[in-house]
Amino acid sequence: MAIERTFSIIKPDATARNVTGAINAMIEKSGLRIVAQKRLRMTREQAETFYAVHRQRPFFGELVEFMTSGPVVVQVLEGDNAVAAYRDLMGATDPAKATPGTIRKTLAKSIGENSVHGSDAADTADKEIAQFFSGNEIVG
Ligand code: FUP
Repeated sequence: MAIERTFSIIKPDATARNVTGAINAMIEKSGLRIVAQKRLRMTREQAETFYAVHRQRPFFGELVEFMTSGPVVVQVLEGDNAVAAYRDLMGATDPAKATPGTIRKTLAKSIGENSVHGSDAADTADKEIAQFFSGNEIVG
């Protein structure tokens, strides 16, 4: 198994409901380590850059509004096959379709306000991590 890093966001619906700690407990229980973490309010520019791949999708405007609507917690997670492991832990994009025991099934409200983001591939993870963290902020 390869030790890998992935990028995570605890989204505004989750920080609003005060479940940052509950999500972190699920992350740590799964065996992933939180090796960097900070709470911030995304600017519109940061959110548009982060979700640039979705710019042409009909939900892009709402997605940017939502991601800038309140605080988020950005994180770097480390562990065996961290990218796939965290996507398994998050569950399907639509919480209604997510497997029981996943973060989204347990805590998320809707496909738009789905509590967490996780990178979809190792190269995406590298780019996403670099958008929010400098090297000396990540301590494994
Ligand atoms: P995921 O990788 O599971 O976070 O899902 P996507 O990359 O497909 O979508 C990114 C975000 O866009 C989702 F977390 C929420 C938002 N979205 C919608 O609001 N509506 C949709 O139909 C699909 C995605």
